[in-house]
Amino acid sequence: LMMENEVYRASTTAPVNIAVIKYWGKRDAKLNLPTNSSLSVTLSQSDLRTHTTASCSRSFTHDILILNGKEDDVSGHRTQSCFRELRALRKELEDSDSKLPTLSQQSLKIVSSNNFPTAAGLASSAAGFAALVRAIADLYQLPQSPAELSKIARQGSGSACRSLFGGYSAWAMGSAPDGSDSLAYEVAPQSYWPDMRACILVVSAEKKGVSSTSGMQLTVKTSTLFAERVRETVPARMRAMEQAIKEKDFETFAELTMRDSNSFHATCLDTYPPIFYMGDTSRAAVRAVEKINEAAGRTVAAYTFDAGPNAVVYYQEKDEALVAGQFKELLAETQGWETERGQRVQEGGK
Ligand code: 2P0
Repeated sequence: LMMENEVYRASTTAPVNIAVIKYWGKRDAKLNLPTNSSLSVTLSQSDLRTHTTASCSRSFTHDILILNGKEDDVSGHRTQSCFRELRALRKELEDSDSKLPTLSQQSLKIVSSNNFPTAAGLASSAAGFAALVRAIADLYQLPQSPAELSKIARQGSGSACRSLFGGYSAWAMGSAPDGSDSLAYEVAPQSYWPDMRACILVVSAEKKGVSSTSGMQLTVKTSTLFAERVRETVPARMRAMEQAIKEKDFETFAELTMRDSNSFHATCLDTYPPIFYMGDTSRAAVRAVEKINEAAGRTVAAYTFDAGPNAVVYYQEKDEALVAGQFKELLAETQGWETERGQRVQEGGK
């Protein structure tokens, strides 16, 4: 019996990820193929997530996307690529089993919201596209693995492919022109290194001046430093970082994280005209981390900055008093800084 107005529905969440080896540069802008591999950390204690419900029905007349309560455009090529690829996979299933409802022919309704305030100044496209792809894959009951689905999320936003996994996740740049080997894989689950913590220092909730997409394309085009970064620096660091995570070697993890953030921002400065994501307050955070590490006599904290001025600081729970406490003191003197704690933005793991 055909139920004309039946609504099929699936809900899921995906986490924000923060790269410790940065993605910056595309070799193919349409397929979102990167110029280098990257690696990120997702800590579920922080619980920065996008919640998404995907539904479809014969009664829906067109695809619709509602982001944080507001209708959003679905016509962009990123969203369209994700819809098209997921529908094609559903169609394969339907072709192999005529009893399945033809969901691939129905319009989609995607309702998505972030559980973190915009004030966190965090890019939400990674969690957003990862949740969108996961929700539709669940709705369609697709058998594909997270790694396979990460190739679709990648076309929504490059960094989104890493959010298909929790914990330590890498994005292999791949070499195939069609992107078939440019996908995410799990380096280690979060539980492998349960002591790891991150705190986010919010300096500005303002939208960044230069978008990542256009910023990285300008860097690829104009920076001479960038060529060395993708040819030598990052490949060596990817290997070292995976090893550091396997050995739970925080000092090495921390040094690589800070060096790679510095290297990424150096290529931004070497872009012509230059791109400034870090500001005076960001640099104050760098010095604060250096002071903390000096005072401890070992590396207990690592900073990293994305395409904006806010810092993410990694540390181990056993060193929390040395790091989080010190930060409050040091940064209280620095105008403009605010340490977000608790459920809202920051995580302390408890
Ligand atoms: C990263 N960022 O690895 C790096 C570090 C920002 C700095 O991925 O054009 O929003 O959608 O593929 O993924 C930001 O770039 O760019 C980013 P698109 P995306 O997390």
